[in-house]
Amino acid sequence: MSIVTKSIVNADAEARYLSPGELDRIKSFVEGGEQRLRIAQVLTESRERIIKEAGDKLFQKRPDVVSPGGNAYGEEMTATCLRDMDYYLRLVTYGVVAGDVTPIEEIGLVGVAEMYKSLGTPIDAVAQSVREMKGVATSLMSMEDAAEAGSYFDYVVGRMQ
Ligand SMILES: CCC1=C(C)/C(=C/C2=NC(=C\c3[nH]c(/C=C4\NC(=O)[C@H](C)[C@H]4CC)c(C)c3CCC(=O)O)/C(CCC(=O)O)=C2C)NC1=O
Repeated sequence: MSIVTKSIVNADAEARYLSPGELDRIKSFVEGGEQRLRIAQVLTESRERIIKEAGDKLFQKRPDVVSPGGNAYGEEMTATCLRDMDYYLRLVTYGVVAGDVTPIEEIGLVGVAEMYKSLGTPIDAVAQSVREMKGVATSLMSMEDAAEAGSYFDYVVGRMQ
């Protein structure tokens, strides 16, 4: 939920007007809107490149995952791994647009440790893939946009530790 929806739901639950604090937070959300949309556009337009380059880096650093016995070994499993990276990049764009990590959390992080454990997927390597995507993605942006975008990738990585 964006800060706008959240504030309205909270205020209406108490049948009150939006408070000065809520209006201030909505103001900064609106002021940051252009930047957030610009970042989401870069991530969306460059998604294939981000995933490809980050995947290459991941498999260089973690050859074990694509070696015999590795969780992403074989064409099909490697493709599933890259698909998971695509999922997390997509969720990051949702977070960036909403200015809120809740959509990332609810869609992709609740129960994530248990899920990867049951799949035999090393979650530290998934976290590494998100770090690599951050590196590639932020290299395509200004420093200011990179800092904003980076915080959403960092959130995902932090939840996988
Ligand atoms: C949008 C929310 C969402 C997420 C996050 C998600 C993840 C997800 N990843 C899965 C599998 C998988 N995920 C991976 C990923 C990897 N293996 C590695 O060693 C690498 C470190 C890593 C890539 C970075 C692999 C290889 C599988 C297949 C495992 C198997 O079938 O044995 C599965 C099991 C079902 C399937 O194969 O589709 C789920 C549910 N599904 C969702 O709907």
